[in-house]
Amino acid sequence: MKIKNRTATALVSSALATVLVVGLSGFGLASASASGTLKKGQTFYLIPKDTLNPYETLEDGGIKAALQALGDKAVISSGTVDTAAAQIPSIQAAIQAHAAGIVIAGNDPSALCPSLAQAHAAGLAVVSADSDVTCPNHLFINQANTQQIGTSEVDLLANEIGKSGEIAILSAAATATNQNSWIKYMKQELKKYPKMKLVTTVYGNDDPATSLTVLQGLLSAYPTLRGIISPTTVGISTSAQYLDTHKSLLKHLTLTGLGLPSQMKKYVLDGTVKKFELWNPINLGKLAGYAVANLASGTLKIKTGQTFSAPGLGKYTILPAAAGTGPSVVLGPPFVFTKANVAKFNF
Ligand code: RAM
Repeated sequence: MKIKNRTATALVSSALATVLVVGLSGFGLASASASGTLKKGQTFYLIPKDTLNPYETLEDGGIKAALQALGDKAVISSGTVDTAAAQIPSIQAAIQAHAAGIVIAGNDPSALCPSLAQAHAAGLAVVSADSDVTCPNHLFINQANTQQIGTSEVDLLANEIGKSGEIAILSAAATATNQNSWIKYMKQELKKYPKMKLVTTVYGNDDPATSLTVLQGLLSAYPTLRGIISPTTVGISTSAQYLDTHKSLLKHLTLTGLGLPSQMKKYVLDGTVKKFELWNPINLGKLAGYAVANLASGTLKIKTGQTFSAPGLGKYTILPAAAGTGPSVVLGPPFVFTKANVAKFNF
């Protein structure tokens, strides 16, 4: 409980800090908070999974705020579908523009590696944030411990459905590194609950229309489904909206996963969804922004134990490579949203 309260305070105060940074930069005072050792006037390319997802927009806003506070420039560039192919032109554009670095949310663990290797060879600092890539020579900014995200979602659902019944996962793109890593740990955690059975995983590609189609397919294939975990803000908000207008389903079905409190508030307050999780995507972006600026300035090397400061958030340390992940930095533990707190957040 203590941890949850601390996290809530951190989430709220960091949101306030973000407002302050943006506010100051609006008055031309931002450079007062920048570290003297960092280069200024650098250009960075932010390459989200796609340019339409509100979660990615919040994250990019955080990166941009951090870079602007340091006197740098941010260019947001990506496709409108969650594929590696749609992101490659943006990596090429960053190289052509002689950008100082890239922050990318990988739509695929390996398909971006040849282009990112070109970027690294051209001297760009490469940071992945939100969704990792498996290429060398980059730093991953992880929203929370990967295993903890996966296991906590299963535990949340298990406790809501009495640890028994058929469940399904409604994910994002089938190639998304982050969702697939979390699902791996969900499957591991499910072994603790022998009466819960994962019947299928469906993929909505972080597109609301596709998410709705696969949700409807799921519900007609498994009419007595007890639970759905949707580890994507697009999937869970689409599902919540559908359940809200098909309330009889709630007699047997529980929805949880990862959602934006701003999108989920309505559904939590009216009882459609009881609990879901997330972190602060604006802070994730800020952390990634400070990391890439430090890497591009030479004040941070991608080496275990190296530290850098993210003004408003704290001091962060590069963690050693672990199973499936290279050197990384973790923002903090996921936070559970309920009726009692969901209205307090600005993202
Ligand atoms: C979606 C995206 C993103 C993920 C969140 C939880 O917006 O898939 O990558 O981190 O959900």
